[in-house]
Amino acid sequence: MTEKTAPVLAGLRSVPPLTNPVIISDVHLAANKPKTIMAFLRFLKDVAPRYAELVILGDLFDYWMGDDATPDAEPIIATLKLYSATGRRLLVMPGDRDLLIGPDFARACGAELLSDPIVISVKDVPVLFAHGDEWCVRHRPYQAWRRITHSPAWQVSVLSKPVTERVAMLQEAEDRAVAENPGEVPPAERGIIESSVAESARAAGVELVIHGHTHRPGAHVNAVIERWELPSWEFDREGCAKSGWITFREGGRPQIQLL
Ligand SMILES: [Mn+2]
Repeated sequence: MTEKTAPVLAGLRSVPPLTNPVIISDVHLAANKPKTIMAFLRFLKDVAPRYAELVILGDLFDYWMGDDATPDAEPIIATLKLYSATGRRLLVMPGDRDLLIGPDFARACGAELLSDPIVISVKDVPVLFAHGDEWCVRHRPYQAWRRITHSPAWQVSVLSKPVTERVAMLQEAEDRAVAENPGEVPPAERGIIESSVAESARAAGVELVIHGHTHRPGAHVNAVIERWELPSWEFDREGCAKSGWITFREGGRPQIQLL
């Protein structure tokens, strides 16, 4: 076995421009969600091929314990590979549920692994793409957990352990983060903080941001930036069938499709 690369260091920091992308996130695929898996496979067959690029902005999988640990995902990987094999581009960013998605997964499905965040030009408009959790800055236990689990040393250490121990290590990181930040975080403080997004956008020199994570889809436009948030996917909860994506119009304007 070759030396493990920390997934957080394996993502590309710049990629060629996108011409006509379809963007999704938070599909939350899991073996116990067969209807969501079917909906995603249908999307790959019927919708994604209408676009030149498919961009997945994190939490494609509900849990990902390493590229060597998820035999359940073989049919998904095979279908993603079919998509990229037609000459279309597949770009995958890990989220927080699937933060251990790494280069072996990317190679298996023919994807470009993206670092989070990343600026990519779409129809000549620079766009900041992110999973979004980095902007939940007032949720301090979450950010502490994120710092631990995004550290390259922690990731390499987890991936060097047997799969059964990895789950415990994730739990341990969460326990440690909560212990370091005692006290309840009120729901209103857990979400995306607009000023934090604006700061990142300004630092990156962009006015358009696209992300997922908090499952509050829509366009949030203010004087400084446009923040477009993707929907989560859910087909396995009683009476629930939702999904959606963001695409771009001819002139470079984004649009959201909520189903
Ligand atoms: Mn997430």
